Amino acid sequence: MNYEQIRFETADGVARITLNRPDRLNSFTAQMHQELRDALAGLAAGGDTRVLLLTGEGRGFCAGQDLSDRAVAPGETPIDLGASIEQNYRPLVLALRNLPLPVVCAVNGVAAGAGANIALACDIVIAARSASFIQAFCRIGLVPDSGGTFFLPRLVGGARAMGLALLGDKLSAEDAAKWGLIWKCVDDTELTTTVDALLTQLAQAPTAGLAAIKRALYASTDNTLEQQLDIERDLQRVLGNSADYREGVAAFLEKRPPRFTGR
Ligand code: T3D
Repeated sequence: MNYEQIRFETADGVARITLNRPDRLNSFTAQMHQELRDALAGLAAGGDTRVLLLTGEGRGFCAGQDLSDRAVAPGETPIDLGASIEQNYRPLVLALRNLPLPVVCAVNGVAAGAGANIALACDIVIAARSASFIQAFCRIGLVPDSGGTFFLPRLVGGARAMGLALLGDKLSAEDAAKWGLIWKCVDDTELTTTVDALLTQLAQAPTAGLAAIKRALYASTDNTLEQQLDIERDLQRVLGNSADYREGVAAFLEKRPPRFTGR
């Protein structure tokens, strides 16, 4: 498939997806969703990729749904937004969450509406200091989607989630990091080097182990302690047979850096 609204590059175990409609602040269209689905399905099918980066081209990360075809004249039937969520946003959130490798999101500028929540669906979110997060949905009479009502209260607590969702205020990257919404905020000039270093680190990490960590932590949001202890036991049993575990222990005992293969 030829991509026109995203860029998709892979090298040295790192896949990079760049949302690429900068003149519209990388807002989502049906075509962009289709291209994202195709790229993510390829990664989910396996291969050499050990970490994924999601970022945006230009001055914005993503302004959510492209609203240019959403205007409804009086008497016209509106677009079925439920169908749009079902076909586009739901699969995108689940594809990112379920990918068996770490997903890093570099928020290079404003992240609004579904753009903000797609960032939150990623595993590690790093934002440039000039970036911001806006739950813009309330400004147009909608509910936070793309997992917003799930992620927000879990990441920042009920009071802050409610304020962000009901008021739609711009949250600076710095405050997002202070509130625990994201992993880190860095100076704009340091975003690329910080993210590249992280990608290099993750591309050399024990990928199967990281995928298991991701699975266990996400499962914990709805589980009891007993259920988590079961999951940890089961994952540890599998990982204890992995090549990377053997290599990790051998490297420790031989006092040398490990050479993980991801398996
Ligand atoms: O519909 C469904 O399928 C259901 C799912 C919905 C999910 C959603 O995401 S709903 C929420 C949609 N998003 C928004 O409501 C955000 C709209 N955008 C903004 O509020 C502002 O653009 C920002 C706060 C994000 C950034 O403001 P600013 O001042 O930095 O930039 P700007 O001038 O507003 O935008 C630059 C250009 O991008 C501008 O075009 P122009 O004037 O240069 O020709 C603007 O119209 C365009 N743009 C920005 N966001 C969108 C957009 N065009 C279409 N759709 C957008 N969402």
